[in-house]
Amino acid sequence: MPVHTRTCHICEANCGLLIETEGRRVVRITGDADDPISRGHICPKGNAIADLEADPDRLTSPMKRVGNDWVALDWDTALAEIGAKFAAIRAAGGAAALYVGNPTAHDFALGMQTGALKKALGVRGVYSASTVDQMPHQLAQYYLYGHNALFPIPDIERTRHLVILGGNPLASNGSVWTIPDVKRRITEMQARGGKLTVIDPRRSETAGIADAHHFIRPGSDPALLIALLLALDEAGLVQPGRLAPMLEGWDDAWAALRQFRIADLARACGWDVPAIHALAAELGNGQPTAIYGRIGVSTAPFGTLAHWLINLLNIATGNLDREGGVMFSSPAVDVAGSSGPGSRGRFFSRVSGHPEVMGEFPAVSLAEEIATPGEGQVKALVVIAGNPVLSVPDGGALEAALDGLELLVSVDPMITASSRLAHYILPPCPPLAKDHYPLLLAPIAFRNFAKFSPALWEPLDGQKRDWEVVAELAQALAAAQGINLPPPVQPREQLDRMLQKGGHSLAEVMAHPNGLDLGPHVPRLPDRLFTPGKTIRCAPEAVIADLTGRFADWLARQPEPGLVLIGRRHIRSNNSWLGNAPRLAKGPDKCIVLINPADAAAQGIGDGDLVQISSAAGTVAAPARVTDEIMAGVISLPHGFGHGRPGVRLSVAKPGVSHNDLTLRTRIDVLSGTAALVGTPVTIGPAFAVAASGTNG
Ligand SMILES: Nc1nc2c(c(=O)[nH]1)N[C@H]1C(S)=C(S)[C@@H](COP(=O)(O)OP(=O)(O)OC[C@H]3O[C@@H](n4cnc5c(=O)[nH]c(N)nc54)[C@H](O)[C@@H]3O)O[C@H]1N2
Ligand SMILES: Nc1nc2c(c(=O)[nH]1)N[C@H]1C(S)=C(S)[C@@H](COP(=O)(O)OP(=O)(O)OC[C@H]3O[C@@H](n4cnc5c(=O)[nH]c(N)nc54)[C@H](O)[C@@H]3O)O[C@H]1N2
Ligand code: SF4
Ligand SMILES: [Mo]
Repeated sequence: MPVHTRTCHICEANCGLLIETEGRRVVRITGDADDPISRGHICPKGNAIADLEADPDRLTSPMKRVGNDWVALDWDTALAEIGAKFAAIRAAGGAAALYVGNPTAHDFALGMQTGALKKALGVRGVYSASTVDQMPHQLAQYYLYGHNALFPIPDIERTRHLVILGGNPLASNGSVWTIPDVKRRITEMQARGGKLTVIDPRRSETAGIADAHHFIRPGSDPALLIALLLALDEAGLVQPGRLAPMLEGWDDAWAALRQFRIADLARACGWDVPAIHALAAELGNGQPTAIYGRIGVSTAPFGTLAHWLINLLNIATGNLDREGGVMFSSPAVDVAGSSGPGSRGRFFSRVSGHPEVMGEFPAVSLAEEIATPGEGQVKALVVIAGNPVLSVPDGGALEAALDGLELLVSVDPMITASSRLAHYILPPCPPLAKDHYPLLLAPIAFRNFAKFSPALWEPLDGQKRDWEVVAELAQALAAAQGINLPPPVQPREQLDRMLQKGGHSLAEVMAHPNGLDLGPHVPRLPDRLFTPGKTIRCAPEAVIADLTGRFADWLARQPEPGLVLIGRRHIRSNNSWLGNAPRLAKGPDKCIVLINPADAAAQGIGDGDLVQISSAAGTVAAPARVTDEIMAGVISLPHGFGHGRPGVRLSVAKPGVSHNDLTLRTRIDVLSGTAALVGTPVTIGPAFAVAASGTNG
């Protein structure tokens, strides 16, 4: 039986897989021990690719919604109808919008077509999962290094101390940090004498193998980070070393930071002052140290501030661009070098005047753009590989807005909480009929590598790959409006050109089917900087204004009383879209709320009880696990559930409830437009009424 080498497309880890097939059937999936990056690692989701290929709920042809029923159409009819409806909406003055979901980042060929679709839709700012995710990283990098795609990556193979804030790579397998086999790499680091420190309101799986874990009040990381910088300064441990001549605005940044007092900051984040000095002394001890922050600090009210501060800490301790610190990659395709540096505020959203950030509007503002009448009101929406009803705050409001659209087209294989509201669903073929190249992920890997995985087979008759669906949709929309689009980008040819620009070629990469190891990261500054004078701009005006304005106001109100909600991920999940895989659905319920014993006792809640959770956006009910792994004053509920909404066709997935029926559209990181998913104010109580009315899905 043939065995195919492949890269797993599900998460950012990019594990090498060996896929044994018989005909078009997947017989077995194992980790590829010869993959230079993943060394044979595989998680349960990698095996679930077999389920994705064979899912009986997967759509196999375009679908049109007629009332509550779905009718299958052929592609030509579907695209012609969509084109005609869209042209009529545009002729009547209606505007369009585009929402691009997370799986797009894992399909290089699809990503190459969105430009044409934007043109055909006539949209300037797009909506995407980025503003419920990593946009604060990008904005901080744009300000500091002059390019939004210059991500500093922890050099885990050489570090002595890895500090993780708001990330749980043992569950997520790493994010904005492609690091397959992360658990073993952490234990290898520890075996070399290295240390892992985790800062998280929950004693996460990663905290469970850490040498030190500290709780932190959700949303308060900037307070801790400023306090650490001030403590370093007090101890005379600020030593940027060879970075010093590159630093612009360094003194201005310090002047702004010195307005704050460690004692006030400590109170806000719930740390003792001595603990802050102790950690600062460790960070400043001159050893190679990598400070890394992820979604728990990005999707927070001061997400951009937090990432600016994390970068400053790496700079202040001399760990930016240093072996064993955080480093910039040298990928085979230089995504940063072949795209614009980024932008903020070139244009603004219609209803709330949000500035575009990297050409995007906040996902939280999509609902109001659809629901608010007036010139420019969004009447037509295309969603590519997204499930915004479950992934964007206040899903209830968004769902109501989507329901009012004149045209909603969803490019999705499944009938989900979002696509069930579409007028047309355009389903792509299953994943193994698509080529794979980690275009956006290789640049954030812990080590440089390239790997191309050709499709195992052609799509079945009547099915299309994502990139073809989107390219043809763009052409149909353009043709119906009399707009001339150039012919679609051919992904393999385009990829080859991009590889050649970096001195490689597709043929060279394909000659290494298990992957081409391009070595560890090397120091790249100052050359790699995109700022005009090759400086690191340490005191961006907008960030300093946020610090001395909004943050200072927040600090004056701390500590705030009350219970707040955060999220988490489970190794057997991926956002909202793997729940229908039988391999992953089995086992105990995952949609469980974690409650500290003190908070549970105060509300008369016992382990296993159904708990009602309410916020200003809504109410859901989920079973409780009473545990001191979550700090007092905080509860944790995973996101990606809520499949019990009427009309969803995921017959295997456990419904659960949607975390984003509780999150608020009003809580955002103002600088980046990113949703503050962590720290939603909530109340809890026993859920008698909710259980009886069946709101639990
Ligand atoms: N409360 C809370 N909300 C969150 C988060 C959180 O931590 N807490 N995390 C946020 C993050 S980090 C992200 S990235 C977003 C994700 O938000 P989204 O990108 O909006 O949603 P996903 O849940 O990833 O759903 C992806 C959709 O793509 C479809 N799909 C899967 N594979 C393919 C494919 O190959 N082609 C196509 N066309 N479609 C496909 C799936 O069926 C599913 O409907 O959610 C965010 N929302
Ligand atoms: N198994 C699995 N893997 C995934 C996904 C998935 O859904 N399932 N999703 C993928 C996607 S799209 C992404 S973006 C990545 C995300 O990858 P990670 O960033 O590693 O995401 P999480 O596992 O949610 O870890 C976030 C951690 O932040 C903590 N936290 C919450 N609030 C705060 C806070 O205010 N401060 C601090 N310091 N910590 C806080 C949470 O308790 C949690 O442990 O994972 C990817 N990988
Ligand atoms: S860790 Fe991520 S890339 Fe690796 S097998 Fe699991 S889902 Fe796939
Ligand atoms: Mo994400």
